Amino acid sequence: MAKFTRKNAWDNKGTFDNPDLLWYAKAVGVMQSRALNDENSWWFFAAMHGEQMGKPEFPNWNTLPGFPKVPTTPLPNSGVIAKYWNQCQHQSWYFGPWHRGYLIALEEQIRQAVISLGGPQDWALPYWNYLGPEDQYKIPPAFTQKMLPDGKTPNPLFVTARYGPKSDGNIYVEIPPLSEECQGNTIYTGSNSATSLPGYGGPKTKFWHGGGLSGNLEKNPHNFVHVQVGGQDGIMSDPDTAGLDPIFYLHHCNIDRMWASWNVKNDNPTDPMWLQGPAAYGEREFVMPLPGSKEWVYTPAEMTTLANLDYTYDDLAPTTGPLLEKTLSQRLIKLGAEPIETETLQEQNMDLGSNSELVGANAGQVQIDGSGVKTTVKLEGSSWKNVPNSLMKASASNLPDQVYLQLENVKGTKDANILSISVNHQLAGHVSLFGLRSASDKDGHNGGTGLTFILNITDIIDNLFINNELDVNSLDVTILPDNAILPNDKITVGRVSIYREAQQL
Ligand SMILES: [Cu+2]
Repeated sequence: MAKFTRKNAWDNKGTFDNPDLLWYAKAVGVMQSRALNDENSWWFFAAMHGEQMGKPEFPNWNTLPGFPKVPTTPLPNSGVIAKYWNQCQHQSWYFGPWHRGYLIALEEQIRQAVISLGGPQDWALPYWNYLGPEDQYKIPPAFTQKMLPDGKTPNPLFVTARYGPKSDGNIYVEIPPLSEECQGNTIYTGSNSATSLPGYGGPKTKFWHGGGLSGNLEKNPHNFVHVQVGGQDGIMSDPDTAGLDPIFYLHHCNIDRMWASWNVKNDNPTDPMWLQGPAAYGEREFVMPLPGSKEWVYTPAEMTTLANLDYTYDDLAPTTGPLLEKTLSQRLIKLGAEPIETETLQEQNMDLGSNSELVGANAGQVQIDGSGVKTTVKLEGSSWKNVPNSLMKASASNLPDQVYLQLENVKGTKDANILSISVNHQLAGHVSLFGLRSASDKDGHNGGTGLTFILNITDIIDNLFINNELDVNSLDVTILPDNAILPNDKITVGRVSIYREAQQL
């Protein structure tokens, strides 16, 4: 039996009438009163996710405006820093389990502070279900009040550098691009002969502080929530400041809940390299301080199911993305074929799968400025010719190809942006640049290879084919930034490529 139940932050309209939020606010205040080098402090916890103390500009903690006043001294000793700080796992199959342990440790710190203030012994971290009905796409109002209900104590849940999707101080998320489509995935981490593929939970990596491809849960909604809540130079928009914002933990609590809900129907990896964590590769282990500076080392194996942990959620009802059988049937009808019988499609994913093959690429690196960029992908060889062939012959026993667009090695200095990508003037989708700066940093953990994104453009290819507009030689790809790009903040895309994947029953 779980001892603690995590509930919806929007209970009692997300105000301080929700006791989970009122006690959270007071306890965050307790943790914020502790020094940076205290392992039980708010600042130490944020630094365990990520920090940049030495940069001249944002995201250096010294440059953050307003409330709260974030300390950058006194530093812990270098051994403590090397052990605990900059641990967060992004663009990795450890994304889920590392953050689960991080939340457990923070929740334990907050609960002890709640109890010390005379609050409930069974306090649990609430979650922000931004994809829920009605007003839940907005940040719970308790986070936007400058004062606690007593009218004189500054509200520790309020943050100045939290600007929202339009960077105007209005904090909410936009649906779309946010979606829960990822919940329809069936594979945690995929693979083909050459490489590991992201799947739901992220690609196979060692200790990975960011760079490359996000898993689908991380890609959407996770990465969108970060940049939309933070906005330009907001602390949620960069992994090296995100843990400073109290909404961060309610966001990740919802991501953790989505993962647990996904596990109602789907399994986590059984690969020993996942179960044992990066320590299996001889790299850093996952470690957190528990109250009283006790050290807690954990592995993904210990995080894989809530049944082995002391908490649960008040709502784990599985939500599914679009049913793939249904989507495929609609597709076949559109292409002039009979719909498919249900159930047959095992292991189908919305992602680049195991049989994918490169069919074309643009000329090379392009730079995105404020007005966006247009580039042409040349399609070559017989493997691309298979795509129109497969569309022409589509039937329930001869499934049409899927087509994917990849933006490789996207680099830049500011995370708070979303790119809209179109193919031949049809919208293919959006990508969030959360993690871009650190993934582009040459001195960073992974040498600055940037971020990579995959979009499924099958629908667009089908439409072009049906309308007789599918140019067999090339496709035009347009990339537009949602927010302005200043001259010093240029974004580059290493290569734009197209893949096809033959489908099997
Ligand atoms: Cu995050």
